[in-house]
Amino acid sequence: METDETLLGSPDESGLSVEQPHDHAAGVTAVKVAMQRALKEMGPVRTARTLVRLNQVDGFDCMSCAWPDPDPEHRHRAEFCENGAKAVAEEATKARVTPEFFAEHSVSDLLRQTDHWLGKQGRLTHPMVKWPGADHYEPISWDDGLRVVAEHLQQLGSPDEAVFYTSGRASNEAAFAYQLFVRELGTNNLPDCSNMCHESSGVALIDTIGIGKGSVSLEDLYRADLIVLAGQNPGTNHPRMLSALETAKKRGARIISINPLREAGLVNFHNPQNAHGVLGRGTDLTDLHLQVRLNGDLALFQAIGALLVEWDALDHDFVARCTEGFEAWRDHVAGVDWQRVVEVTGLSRDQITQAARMIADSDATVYCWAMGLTQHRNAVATIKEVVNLALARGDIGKPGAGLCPVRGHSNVQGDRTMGIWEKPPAAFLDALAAEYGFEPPRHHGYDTVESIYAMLEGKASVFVALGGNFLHAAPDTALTAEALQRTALTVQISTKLNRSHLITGRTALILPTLGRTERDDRASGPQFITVEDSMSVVHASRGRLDPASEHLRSEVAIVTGLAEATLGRDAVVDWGALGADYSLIRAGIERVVPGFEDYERRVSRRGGFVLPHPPRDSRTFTTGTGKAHFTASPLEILEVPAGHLVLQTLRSHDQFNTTVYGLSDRYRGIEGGRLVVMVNRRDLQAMGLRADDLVDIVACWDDGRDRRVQGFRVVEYDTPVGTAAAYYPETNPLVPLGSAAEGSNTPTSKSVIVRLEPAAGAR
Ligand SMILES: Nc1nc2c(c(=O)[nH]1)N[C@H]1C(S)=C(S)[C@@H](COP(=O)(O)OP(=O)(O)OC[C@H]3O[C@@H](n4cnc5c(=O)[nH]c(N)nc54)[C@H](O)[C@@H]3O)O[C@H]1N2
Ligand SMILES: Nc1nc2c(c(=O)[nH]1)N[C@H]1C(S)=C(S)[C@@H](COP(=O)(O)OP(=O)(O)OC[C@H]3O[C@@H](n4cnc5c(=O)[nH]c(N)nc54)[C@H](O)[C@@H]3O)O[C@H]1N2
Ligand SMILES: [Mo]
Repeated sequence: METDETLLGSPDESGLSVEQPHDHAAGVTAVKVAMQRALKEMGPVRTARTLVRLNQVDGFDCMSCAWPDPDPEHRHRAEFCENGAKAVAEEATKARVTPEFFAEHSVSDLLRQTDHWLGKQGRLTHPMVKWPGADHYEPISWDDGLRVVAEHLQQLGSPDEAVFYTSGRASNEAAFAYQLFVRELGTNNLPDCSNMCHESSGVALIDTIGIGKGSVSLEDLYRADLIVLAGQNPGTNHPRMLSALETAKKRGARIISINPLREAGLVNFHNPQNAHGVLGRGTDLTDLHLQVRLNGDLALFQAIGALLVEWDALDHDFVARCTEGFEAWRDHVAGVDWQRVVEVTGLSRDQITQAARMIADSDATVYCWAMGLTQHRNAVATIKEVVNLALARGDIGKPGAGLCPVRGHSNVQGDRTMGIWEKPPAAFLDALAAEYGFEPPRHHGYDTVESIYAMLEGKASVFVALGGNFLHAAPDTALTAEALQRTALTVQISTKLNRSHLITGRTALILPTLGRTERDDRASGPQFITVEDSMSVVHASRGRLDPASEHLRSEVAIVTGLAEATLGRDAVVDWGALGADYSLIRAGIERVVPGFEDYERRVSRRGGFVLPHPPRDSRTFTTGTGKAHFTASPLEILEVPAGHLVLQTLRSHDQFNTTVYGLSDRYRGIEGGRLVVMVNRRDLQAMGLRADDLVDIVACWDDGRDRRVQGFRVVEYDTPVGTAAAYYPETNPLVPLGSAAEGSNTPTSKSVIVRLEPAAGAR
């Protein structure tokens, strides 16, 4: 098994300090931090050049979150947030990781560094290879690098022995070309970050409303009577959403937030774009905060449903015309056991009644959610319960109302639309076959968790990643490390160094790629790429900076190059042409994916275009029966043994997933370190622990493996009794691979049962 050191490096936590959490988000400090970080990484010229183009009509799409841009007429000149600026700085940094860097640092040396340090070394500049047994990466030409991959793939007994992961930053063009290559090769092994993210949302929505995407536009949010924010920390992870919430509030909307933590961004927003936000006391956002226990949401939504039924606060017309399964749901929630609800949610019947009253009084409610709902064993059931509430009130396909899973990565939704999916629908494969003239594989491929098992069991021996940091994004870090190390070859197509470049297969390749900020010139001339945001708006993105190195290739060029090298003369698709001119890829997308008619022209329009969404557009439900489905889910409860806590693994304010920008979780008052565990005062007393104690966190999962992270500082924090919080990815070693959501197989990163033990050698 790997030691803590190889999995995390040796962080210096001596600067750790803890103060009171903040009661508001953004404000001038956010602008100051954004500018400081940008200037430090990029210098003044690049800072000016990049930030003015961020999220502008002729500029590039922010690579941070998937929150949509206001329509072109309503965009600010500075349409970005603190964390967007940090994301740009991280990519457009002037620091470089060159062949000399790899000559100087062996892989074993690099393993001792933290991920924060690795990321700070800068942009990868050359294709690099690590041969079997070597401890150093060395440069390799593009041709030779591509040939190494091709030879490994050609030698496989079956294409299903290779796994092709995608992170959520790949453009539509890169993603479409990638899945086309993988399917021409003959497998559907296309796991992606979505498997660990909003897969539960997709599964729940497809089952109930027939399409796995949210049903609202920004305008709906502005026009809502009520906005429910469940399991989401927008102040940190979708900061531009706060401006939209502020607009909605000013138009009279009310907000219910459902979260075990009182996140600063849920409480109050100091909008740096206006005087009130800078000088005044900002805008109070939340009207009712429900400090739910971890994983209490299913019980909460069922109880709210019970009250709506009891009060007959239902849209009978919508229910009768557009839905089925209502009676079964009604009878199910009517029998809800209030005592259990109160126990599981940690909320009083009064609080729940207040929330239900606000929902009953609202003519148009938008339900937003993110990882706080999706990463639990019962995540799919919980999200279906949100859908039940929306259906009961007719809150779908009406202005100001709808379902809004708030996506993570900037193009994760687009990647799925492009066919990055281990379980592709038959219609998609039929269209691919018709367009390209080969028969794609029909059997399902591996998702993320299944890929790890397949590598562990020797069923998969080549791992290719189009972006991301699989080792640290996936659960059960030690097992994932073992899985990757059992392969013959790992290939990372990436912009920056991370731990997945260090824990590798016998041969390891780094194929360095362009980022969104950079110019992309191909044989046919300058290219642009396209992306789809969380609200199904597709638009163009154009980088302007000179590439970080002349040796970089675009993701499309790398993917089409891999296809040419691997499929050779047998290739049916004209890979050379697709790699030279992305408009040819878009022409293919137009013919394969519904909703992309006239793609080239419509995406060139200011602000792009919106993809069709039948429930949103016409209350049409493509569920097979033509109706939206109410569902009745058993109220499953997480059993927590005495002396244990439920731990959620979440993001600090100073990271993007596994990329640690810095050590300042400003809003939570935690500075200078990341190895902390936030625990309620009463639990600390019961366990005989005090703030500042050093503990090991040990997962409780019965398969004989010791899952433990060491030397975490206890922080007394306002989290419900029996629950705790710590940062991802440092606590991923605790998330058991075998613990995943029913129906979506998403790792249960927000409900890990743990106990705290005094750290070895601690006071
Ligand atoms: N700056 C920045 N932006 C990002 C990211 C980033 O890392 N940094 N990541 C991007 C990605 S890929 C994603 S998916 C999103 C993630 O966005 P979020 O989902 O906001 O991210 P998390 O930090 O995982 O926060 C989960 C929130 O849910 C709450 N929560 C946890 N468990 C429960 C529960 O059982 N019930 C309820 N009601 N709430 C719960 C937590 O207290 C926390 O506030 O952000 C995207 N944007
Ligand atoms: N315990 C726990 N685990 C989690 C989560 C959690 O909340 N808790 N959240 C899950 C979620 S929601 C997600 S989405 C996953 C995230 O999983 P991933 O998407 O795999 O991880 P990231 O950290 O976003 O990937 C960062 C790396 O992507 C590369 N990169 C950056 N930009 C580009 C680019 O433009 N092109 C290419 N090719 N590469 C690029 C860089 O090398 C960088 O190091 O993690 C999941 N894991
Ligand atoms: Mo995500």
